[in-house]
Amino acid sequence: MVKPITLYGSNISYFTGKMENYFRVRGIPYQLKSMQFPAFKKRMEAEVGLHQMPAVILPDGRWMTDTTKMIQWFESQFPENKIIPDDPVQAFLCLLIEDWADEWWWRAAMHYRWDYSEGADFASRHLAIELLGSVAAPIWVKKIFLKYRQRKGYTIGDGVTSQNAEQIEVDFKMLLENLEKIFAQRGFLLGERPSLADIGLAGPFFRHFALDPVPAEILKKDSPQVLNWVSRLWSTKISDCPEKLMISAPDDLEPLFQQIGSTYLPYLCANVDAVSANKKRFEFEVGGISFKGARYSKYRVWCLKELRHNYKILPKKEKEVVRRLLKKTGCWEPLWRQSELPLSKNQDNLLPFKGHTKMVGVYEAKNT
Ligand SMILES: N[C@@H](CCC(=O)N[C@@H](CS)C(=O)NCC(=O)O)C(=O)O
Repeated sequence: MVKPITLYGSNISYFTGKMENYFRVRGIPYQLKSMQFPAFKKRMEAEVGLHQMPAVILPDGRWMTDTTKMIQWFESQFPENKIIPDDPVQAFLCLLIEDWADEWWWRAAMHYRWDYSEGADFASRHLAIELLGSVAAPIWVKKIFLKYRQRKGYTIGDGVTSQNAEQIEVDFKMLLENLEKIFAQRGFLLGERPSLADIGLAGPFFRHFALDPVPAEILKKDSPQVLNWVSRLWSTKISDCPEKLMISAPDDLEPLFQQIGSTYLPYLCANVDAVSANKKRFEFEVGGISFKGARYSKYRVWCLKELRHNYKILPKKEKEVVRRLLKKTGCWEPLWRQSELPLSKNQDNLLPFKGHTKMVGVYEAKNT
């Protein structure tokens, strides 16, 4: 029997949850194992160059990291029933939504989990038991450590303040309203068949918004269709779905692109400025939300480069369709605003087998 793929992570982790949704939808067998600290961190740094969640170990023993690049790799290895659509316009839009889901909704998800005591108590206890079993300390000490670490890394330490928390939540509720309308019409973002756009959004939704006490209550009250979609995606195999997606880009996706154009892409531009100036902390205001002391991210400069590249490789006719949509929704100008992207040499070109930049430049290995 072929050994299954091993997915190392946590069963309440954002990116582990994204990868699990991918494997399940594609019908790729895997087994989930919890990362055990501190031993796993050293092992992963030695194998792939950095530690982050999740890691995948292939049956032949190769290690992998970074869900975006891993999914692209698996798509190339299993060409039947791909979740990246054949239509180049849809493929581009999926990659854009995936990137936004990975990089923008992360902060809101971390805020809801770690800045509310209900979320922080639940998650710190869970992670203390799941991941830190071999650390000789009482649970309450591990809980304090985990809350401190996650807030310092990802909420207070990444620009969330008591002044902007409310607006971050307004932005999230707008996302819910937009998605609720879509899922009242159809099963998945692009039709009755899941695509990479759904898998991307599974990151913030599956193990965070639909699980953590505060956002899960909002979903139950105001967004039952979104909640249905979360469990529908988890229980759908793409091989059982109708083959056809909708024609190109449904109009009701436009509000999502408007959100991307007013917050995420301008944020990527501000991050480019910060990385260019080697400013590890920076301030920015997007979509009426002002952030103070956000952490710069070299990884997210690369994300912007990837988005541009994905556009540049479109065939001529499809380029025109995408350009019109991006212009209409406010995405076009910030996509190209920065003339120089401060990328490190060969940044991330060995992904998904080796990586060297973590998402927000937080808790990196000393040699990076
Ligand atoms: N771009 C990466 C991001 C992975 C990531 O940042 N994962 C989080 C946990 S869900 C993490 O490991 N953070 C590192 C840390 O907290 O040290 C991916 O797609 O896999």
